[in-house]
Amino acid sequence: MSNFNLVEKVANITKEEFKEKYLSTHTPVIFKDLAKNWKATSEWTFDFFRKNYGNWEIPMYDDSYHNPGDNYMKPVTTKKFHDYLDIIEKNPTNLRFHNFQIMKRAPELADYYNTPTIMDGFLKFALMFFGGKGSALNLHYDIDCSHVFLTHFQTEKIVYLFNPNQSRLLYKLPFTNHSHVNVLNPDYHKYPAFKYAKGLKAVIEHGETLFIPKLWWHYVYYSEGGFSLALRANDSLKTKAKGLYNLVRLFTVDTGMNFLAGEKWKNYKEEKAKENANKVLRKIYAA
Ligand SMILES: O=C(O)CCC(=O)C(=O)O
Ligand SMILES: [Fe+2]
Repeated sequence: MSNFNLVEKVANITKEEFKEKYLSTHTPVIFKDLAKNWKATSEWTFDFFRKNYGNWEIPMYDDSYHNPGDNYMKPVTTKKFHDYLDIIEKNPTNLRFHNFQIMKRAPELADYYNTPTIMDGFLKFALMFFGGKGSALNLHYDIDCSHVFLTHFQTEKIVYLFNPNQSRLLYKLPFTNHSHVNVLNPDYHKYPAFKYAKGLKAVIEHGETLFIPKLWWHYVYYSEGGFSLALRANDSLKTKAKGLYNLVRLFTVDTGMNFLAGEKWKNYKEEKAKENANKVLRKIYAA
């Protein structure tokens, strides 16, 4: 599968237009100007983070994030933030610093952006993600069920997106929110149904904001070293509750079983994902 339709870019749209065209239809879109007047857009540089937070010891993640075993979804090492920023500003690396919680760790950073008014229901919760050129975050969807507004800074990055109705073709692993398909270099021998998946490609440049509708799959590829801010919104209390339920249920079952059964649990999940994909494949072949 290599044909991705490009995600549309818009500017100057009203809350009503957004609701009608994108929010209510769960269609990804890129805002060229949502972050136009934020201080972050002009002031958040590699230097800014080096100067203000360079001494932090930060957890580092790589592509082994979803591998089973003792390190499942855990950092592979730590680094001084200034050393890491030096690397990603100039060189490729597969190391990422992710889920950096602004409100917990540096609440003053919240003064650098405004809560968007493009829809209601924005949460105070904000995350930042840093990655080096060539790094990627595995295919997953956010189990908290919120809509995500991902603003990128300094460079460009590419996000591959899939509608939740494609989950079986993506070999969604049961009890998790992720898939082991490498979107950019898929193993079709192992994942033949992925050929039939239809995705979208979003290229986000400095100051642009990608709207990821709730439960949409995303594979994030850092075509350049850079960083992003993710703001989240929930359209109802019901989805908020469902998100919380998902977090607790999926997380405790999956990490608990990984702890108890490691490789066996991984194989079980992969087998189930394959059965589900084969069901869809049989329908496709029969048509
Ligand atoms: O930008 C990234 O590195 C990851 C973003 C992401 O997965 C999210 O905001 O949910
Ligand atoms: Fe995500």
